[in-house]
Amino acid sequence: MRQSITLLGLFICLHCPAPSVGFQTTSLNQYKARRVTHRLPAASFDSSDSAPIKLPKQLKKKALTTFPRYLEIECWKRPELRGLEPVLQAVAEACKQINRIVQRAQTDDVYGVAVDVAGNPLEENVQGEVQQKLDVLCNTIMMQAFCGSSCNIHSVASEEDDEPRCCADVMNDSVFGQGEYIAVFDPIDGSKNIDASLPVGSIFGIYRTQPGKPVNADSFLQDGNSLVAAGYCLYSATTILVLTLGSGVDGFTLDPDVSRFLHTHQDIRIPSNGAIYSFNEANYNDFDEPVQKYLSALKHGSSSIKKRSTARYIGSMVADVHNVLINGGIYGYPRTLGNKEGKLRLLYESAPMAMIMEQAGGAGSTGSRRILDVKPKETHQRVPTFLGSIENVFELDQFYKYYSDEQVNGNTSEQL
Ligand code: FBP
Repeated sequence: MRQSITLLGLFICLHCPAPSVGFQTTSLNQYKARRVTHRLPAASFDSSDSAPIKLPKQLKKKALTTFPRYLEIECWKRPELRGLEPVLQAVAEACKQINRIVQRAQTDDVYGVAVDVAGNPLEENVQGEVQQKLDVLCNTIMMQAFCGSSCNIHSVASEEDDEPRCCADVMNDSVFGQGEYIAVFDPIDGSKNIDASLPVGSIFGIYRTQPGKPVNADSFLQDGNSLVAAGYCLYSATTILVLTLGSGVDGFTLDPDVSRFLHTHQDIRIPSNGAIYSFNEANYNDFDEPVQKYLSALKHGSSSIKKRSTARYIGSMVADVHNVLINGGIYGYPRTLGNKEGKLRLLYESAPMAMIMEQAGGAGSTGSRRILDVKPKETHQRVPTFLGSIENVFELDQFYKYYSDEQVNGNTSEQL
C-alpha cells in the first residue's frame, strides 16, 4: 500500500516515486505571502449619483455602473492613473469593435488567411504563424486605440508585429508618441478558434516608460511587477472586459442592447482552489516529468485539492483562464520537448494574465518562479505558464520542486 505523505496538510499520492519527507521547504502561507504584494486599498466613494441606465420596462436591468463611469471614479481616487483614462476608454471601444467583427466573421468573410493586394497570403509573422485576416484587422484596431486615443502612450508592442512601434509612426503624426506609458497586446488570442465559432480574446498590459531613458525596444523588457494595468476581453457567450489597475480585478459585461460595458463583476476573487484543470493533454508525453506526475495525481484523485478534478480545454487562453478565474482551478501551457519555453508569450500573454490572477488572489508561475518576476530578454519571448487558484498552482510548483532536477530557470529555488 503506497503511503501518502502529508505536505503541510496537502496529500500527494505516491503513485510517483516516494518523495522524502521534508522536500517541501515552502509552506502555502509563505507562498501566499510572496504574491499580491501591491493591492491599494479601495477608497470608498458613494456612487449614488451614477444615474442607472433607464431602459424599456420589459427589460428590468440591474442598475450597473458603466465602464467609463468606473474609470472616472478610479482616476478620481488615483490621480496617477488619469493619463490612462482616455486610453482604457479607447481600448474598451476597440473591444466592442472587435466583438462585432468576430461575430460577423463568417457572414462578412473576414476569416481565413490574410492576403496582400495581389491576393497572396501574407508572410508569416515573427511567431512563424500565417496571419489570419482577423489578426491583421484587430491588430490595426488595437494599435489605433492605444496610439490614437491620446498622446499618453509612447510606443506599442503587439504579437502581430516583429518590432515595437512608436505611436508617432502608427498615427503618422509626431504629436503622438510623447507619452509616459508603453502598451503591449495580443489583439486576437486563440484566433484559430474563430473558424469554428469558438471563444477568443484580446489581452493587453501597460507599463511606464523608464525615466531618463530613450524609449526603444529595450523599454519593453520590464518584468511584470512593473505593469501599471492589465486586462483582457473575452468574446464568447457574453463579451466581458476584465481589468486590473493594481487594486483588485473588476469585470464589465457588454450589454448588446446599448453597446455598453457594465460593471457586473466587482472585486473578482478567484477561489483558493478549484477542480478545473486546463491543459492540452495531447502534449502529455512531451510535458516535463513534474507536469506529467501532477496531472496523473489529479486524475488519480490524490491531489491535495480534495475535489474531483475535471478537465476543460477550449484552446483559447483567454477563455480557459477566465473559466479558472471564475470557478477556480489551474490553466497550464507547460514547456514541451518541441517548445523548450512553452508556447505563450511572456510580455503580452502570460505577464498581463499573471497580474490579473495575483490581483484576484491567485497565482502565476513558470513552475519554479512567479511569472511576474521573469524579466523578458526579447519582445516575443515565450515562457512556461501556469495560472490559477493559489493552492492549485502551489501544488504544481511543489511537483516541479520535487521532480525537476534541473532548475527551469537556473537560480530560482528560493524564489518560489
Ligand atoms: P495565439 O496567440 O497564436 O493564438 O496562441 C495562443 C493560443 O491560441 C492560446 O490562446 C491557447 O491557449 C493555445 O495557444 C492553444 O494552443 P494549442 O492549440 O497548442 O493547445
